[in-house]
Amino acid sequence: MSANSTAPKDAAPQAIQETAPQVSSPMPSQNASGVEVPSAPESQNGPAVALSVWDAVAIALVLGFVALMGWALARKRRERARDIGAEPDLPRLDEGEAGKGAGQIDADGDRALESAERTAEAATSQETTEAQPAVPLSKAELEAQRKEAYRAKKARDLEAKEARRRAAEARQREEEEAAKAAQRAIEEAAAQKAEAERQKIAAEAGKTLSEGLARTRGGLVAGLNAFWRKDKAIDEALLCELEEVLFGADIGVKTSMRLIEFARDKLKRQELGDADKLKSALMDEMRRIVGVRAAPIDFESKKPFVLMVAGVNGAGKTTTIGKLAAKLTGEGKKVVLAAGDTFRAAAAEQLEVWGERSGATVVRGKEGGDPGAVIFDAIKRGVAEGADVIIADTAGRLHTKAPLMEELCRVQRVMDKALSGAPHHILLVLDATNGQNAIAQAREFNAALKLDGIVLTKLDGTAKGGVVIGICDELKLPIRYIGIGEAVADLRPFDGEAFVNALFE
Ligand SMILES: Nc1nc2c(ncn2[C@@H]2O[C@H](COP(=O)(O)OP(=O)(O)OP(=O)(O)O)[C@@H](O)[C@H]2O)c(=O)[nH]1
Ligand SMILES: [Mg+2]
Repeated sequence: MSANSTAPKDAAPQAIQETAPQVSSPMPSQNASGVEVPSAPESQNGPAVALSVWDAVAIALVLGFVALMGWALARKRRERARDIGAEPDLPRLDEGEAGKGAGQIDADGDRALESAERTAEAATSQETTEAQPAVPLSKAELEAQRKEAYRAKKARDLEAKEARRRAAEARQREEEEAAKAAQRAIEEAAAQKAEAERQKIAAEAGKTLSEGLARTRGGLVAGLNAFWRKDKAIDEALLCELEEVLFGADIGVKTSMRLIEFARDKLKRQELGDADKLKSALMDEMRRIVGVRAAPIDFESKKPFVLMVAGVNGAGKTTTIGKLAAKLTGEGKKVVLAAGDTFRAAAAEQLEVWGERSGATVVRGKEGGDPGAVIFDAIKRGVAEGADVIIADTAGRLHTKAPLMEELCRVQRVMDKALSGAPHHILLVLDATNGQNAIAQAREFNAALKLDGIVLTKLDGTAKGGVVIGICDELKLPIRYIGIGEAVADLRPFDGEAFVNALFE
């Protein structure tokens, strides 16, 4: 029977309900007690998979959590692997990998750990020469071995570094030694050259006294000789003639008159029978005048012995100082020269040339500077360096210029401030070619400075050598040296008797 035919009229809505598509209501139905009960999903073609949105979110959360745990675990293993020396290219989880499943992450971590262990083992086997223990080493042991190997390598590195440092030091020492040796060689060569120069200077023969006095002989002595040849009676008229010859020889007025008085006295006492007697009497008197032999300068009486040199322009001060320095260094003395002539251009250079030739130290200042300051410095330096002799040059000056003479006195006082008692000796340099004017110079300088002695230069270049007799007679100052030429040997200690003999030989 068909349902349509048997179904009552009021059953029609029911049929419609049965044939109409079943639409699941998303809304929960209510049971008898009014509690909401979720409707069971139904489908004619199998179980229905209709999940709610909340279920999907919950499942996603759970999966996410599991993935996170896996990632964290893998990371921890990777760090452990790195700690024990795994290669830095261990797999890393980046954000893209974060989505890998936990199993994959675990596998990555294991690989990282294995790699780290392999690396540690390789390092250990490389560092240790001993055979590997048969028993596999624990991680702690491997770690200890690795540390030990690291320490050994570090020690070797340090040793190598130390060896390199020692080698560098040795190289530097060798270079310094070589430089010092080269410097010593240069200094020795310079010293040898200086010594050779000194010996050469000392060996320069210079003139004999007789040669040096040749011109004077041509003046004074030639005049006297001509006089002696006059076969005349020795009388007052002859003595007047003699006086003129003596004046002409620059012996000086006073000394000439004194000599004539001496001859007149002899004549009165009838001791001058002929010209020869007159000649020998005069020579004796001259020898007596110049022969007052002063003791030579004792350069060893003080240490340092300070000598001051003064004189008019061009008298020969600097040359005399140079010659003297050469003589003193030749005797083995340490000499300091003070370039106190700050006035004349190139005066210091001239002294420096002498310093080089003689091996003396030259202390100089600025051109136009204070001469006292330069000499002060030189004395201080000489004292500090243990010099034996300090010689101070000064600028040439006219003995008639009071301010210049006063400046010289000031320099003398400054020297005493630098070293109490200095200068120990003051020498006046006189140019013999100045003749009688030299006597006037000596008088003025002596009044200002209280001279200790005289150097008479250029006797080789003048006929006025008779001035020596005048100087000795009038000034009562010892002539310490005479200059008879340009060579060092031409500066000679003055010997009055030898001088007179050389004149009249
Ligand atoms: N022939 C000869 N010449 C000399 C002698 N002494 C010095 N001379 C020369 O005289 C000249 C002047 O000598 P210096 O030593 O410069 O004279 P100075 O007194 O220092 O001169 P200033 O510093 O200008 O006052 C130089 O050419 C020297 O060579 C000597 O005994 N004989
Ligand atoms: Mg000079």
